[in-house]
Amino acid sequence: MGKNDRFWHIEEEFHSNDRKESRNERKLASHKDRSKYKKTDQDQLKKRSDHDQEENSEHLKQGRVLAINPEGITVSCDQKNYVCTLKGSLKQDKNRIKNLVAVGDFVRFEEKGECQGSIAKVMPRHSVLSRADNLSRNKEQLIAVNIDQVLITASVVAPALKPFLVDRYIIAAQKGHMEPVILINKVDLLESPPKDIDLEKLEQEKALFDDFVQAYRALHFKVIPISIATGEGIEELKIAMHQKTSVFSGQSGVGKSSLINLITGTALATGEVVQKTNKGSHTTTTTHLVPLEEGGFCIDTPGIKSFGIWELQSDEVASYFPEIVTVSSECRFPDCAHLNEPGCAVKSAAEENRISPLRFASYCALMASVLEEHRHR
Ligand SMILES: Nc1nc2c(ncn2[C@@H]2O[C@H](COP(=O)(O)OP(=O)(O)OP(=O)(O)O)[C@@H](O)[C@H]2O)c(=O)[nH]1
Ligand SMILES: [Mg+2]
Ligand SMILES: [Zn+2]
Repeated sequence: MGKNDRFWHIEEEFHSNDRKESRNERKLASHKDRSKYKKTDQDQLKKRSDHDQEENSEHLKQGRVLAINPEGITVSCDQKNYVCTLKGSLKQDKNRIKNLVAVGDFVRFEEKGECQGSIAKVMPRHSVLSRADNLSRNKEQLIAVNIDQVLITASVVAPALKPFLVDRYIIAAQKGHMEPVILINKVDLLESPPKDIDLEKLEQEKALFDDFVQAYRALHFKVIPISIATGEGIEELKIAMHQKTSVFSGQSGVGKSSLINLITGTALATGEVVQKTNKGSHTTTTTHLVPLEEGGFCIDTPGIKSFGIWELQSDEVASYFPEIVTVSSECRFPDCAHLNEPGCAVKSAAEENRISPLRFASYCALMASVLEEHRHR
């Protein structure tokens, strides 16, 4: 079980007593129960306090946490930003769960004066992005939650395209319950390469790029070739980000910061103004959720690193390569690992291009490093 999964379970426990559901159950029960007027005073009292809570919760506003900083929790609601605190009843749980409220949380809050509020309820989370701190697993911190998709950013030529790395990010995203979207930046370099590049290398990179786009699209991944230099693919990227919450991720130097600046440009500037007017502090240390002009949100920093292979079991690897699972039923041995076994149908399929040799190479490299890692434990 991956780290994100562990967090997921804790969160689910924490939020399992959904008030609305139990309210509906109570309503149903009392509807059937004709003797409800004979209930004891205790019950009457309980009912009244439940009723009060319901009254309150109907006055609550719904919003999204954009940032958490010393001056408060910034919650966006109806195009306005509220600076919120946590209600006392929520704070009591602080020791049980480290990040009680995280950037990206959907919350219900009570409006208190001009653009201020008090958070009463944190809604269940559908995905959790936590800091990859493998030295101290228990000190894990949430970066952001409720992220829909990881924009896996790669580039061609400089740095060169590495399908194996992309596959690691794909698995990391899927393990964290987020949709992978693949961006291949700097495609301008395929046409106007840097002067120092070997022409044979350039031809290889072009062929790799073509194979990659074809193979990954055939597996129904969204692949968007992009160039910040020429503007190619930027419109398609904006459409892919529409109404979604996205995080960029990828190797150093591929252009993540450039893309984030391009996409969030004006919105980011606005966000900073709001912060300064709230209080004097200019330090922005934490991650922000930046509302996009066209709808949707984007995290203002690349927040996800590909996970370490120690979090993956060898028998788990194949499950992230569905095309390999499909073919594996034809292998001679039912427990074939598709590495060097005789009669391996997967290996033949890769040799005959029926499954992508790029993907098969990723699988083999990943298996090798997982097995190596487990041997050293
Ligand atoms: N030719 C070309 N260069 C680009 C393109 N996009 C970004 N670059 C350049 O690539 C370099 C790295 O871009 P960054 O945005 O800093 O990359 P990053 O992914 O944020 O890198 P890290 O912060 O180290 O992880 C910069 O010099 C950019 O100008 C592009 O589409 N074409
Ligand atoms: Mg950067
Ligand atoms: Zn096999």
